[in-house]
Amino acid sequence: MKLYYKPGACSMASHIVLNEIEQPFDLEMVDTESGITETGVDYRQINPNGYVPSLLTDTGAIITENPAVLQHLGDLAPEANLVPANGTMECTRLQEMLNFISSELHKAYAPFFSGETLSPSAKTKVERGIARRIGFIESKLEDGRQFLLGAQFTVADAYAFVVLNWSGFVEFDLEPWPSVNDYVIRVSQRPSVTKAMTTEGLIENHKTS
Ligand SMILES: N[C@@H](CCC(=O)N[C@@H](CS)C(=O)NCC(=O)O)C(=O)O
Repeated sequence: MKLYYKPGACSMASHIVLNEIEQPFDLEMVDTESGITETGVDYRQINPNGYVPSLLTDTGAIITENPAVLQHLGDLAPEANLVPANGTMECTRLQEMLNFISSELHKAYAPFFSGETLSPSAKTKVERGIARRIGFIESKLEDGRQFLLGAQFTVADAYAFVVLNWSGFVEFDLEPWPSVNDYVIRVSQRPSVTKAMTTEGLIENHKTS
């Protein structure tokens, strides 16, 4: 398997899950601006949309879109319990959460990464949008559950963590949402997460072997 990724981008969710399932994989970094990968491949031949992640499977299939890549990786290792069994209500809840993260939470942060400088009023508007989405996550976590769907870490937690962790980079304070704040700290301490963050150059001094 090979994950096409960009350091710190949403593709890190798949990187975390690859670490969780403990199956061999390669990483290939993509410069999404030039559209060229680190080995000189035209990335549009891999994903015509030009964004990460893309997963090249061992059978030669290419999977794109975060929810699909994450579900696929979870399905590869049922024993890791990162996705509930297909056809169950728990699986539907996972899909509900993955789609919320992808289309609502992730996209709420997107204006910060557009390359444009936001005017003060535009920044306030973007921050209000993020706050609304984080408020929803807070409402899920405030019953004391450890992870988004309950006691079990799932692929949705890998994705939510990566997006919520961008808050530090865009100086958006999570402290008004204590359950979310604690959740981000909790997930950041998983070995699969520290390993992915170290490999992608976001944190230092972690043994990756
Ligand atoms: N709908 C896509 C969105 C992926 C996405 O937004 N990727 C960002 C990184 S977080 C990216 O590659 N941006 C560079 C670009 O769009 O050129 C998915 O869920 O996989």
